[in-house]
Amino acid sequence: MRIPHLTRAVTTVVAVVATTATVLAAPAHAATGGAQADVQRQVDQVVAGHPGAQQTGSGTVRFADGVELTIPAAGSTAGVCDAGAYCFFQWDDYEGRKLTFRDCGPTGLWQYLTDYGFGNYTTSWQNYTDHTVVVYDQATAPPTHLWTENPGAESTYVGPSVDNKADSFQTYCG
Ligand SMILES: [Ca+2]
Repeated sequence: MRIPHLTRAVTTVVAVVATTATVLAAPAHAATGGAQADVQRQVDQVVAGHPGAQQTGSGTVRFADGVELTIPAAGSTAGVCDAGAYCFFQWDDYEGRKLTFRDCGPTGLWQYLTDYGFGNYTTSWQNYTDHTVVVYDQATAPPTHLWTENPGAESTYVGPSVDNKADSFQTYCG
């Protein structure tokens, strides 16, 4: 009858030691852990708000239709657009969040940045495809043409008159 009691006591001591070790180790990783936790919090928000969206890595989300969102940690970047893709960036010089597309249509495929939380959000872009991307502001009827992304082109800053206005675009296969 005494043995089970002893076992329980030993288990409790081990648990207390393990908890103490975790608490002592925490400060060494606080800075990195905080930045990663912030990115994860943002990823969780995006996934929760978009049915079918899945986290595919640290700071990356793939929506149900295959469009990809990259959320960089504070002080780092999402990286340049992949070859064969075209991307919209939150800030100038390809910084902040990155939204990656690949598809097109022979007569112009309409897609909406607002479907991915990216309406009124784009400040720079890269088009590493053979497609032509025509970008619009949906605040007006009909939509106002903002800029055109030629194949292989990019822009570090769309300019003050069209910054943070893009809502939709039409992609013509190249
Ligand atoms: Ca707009």
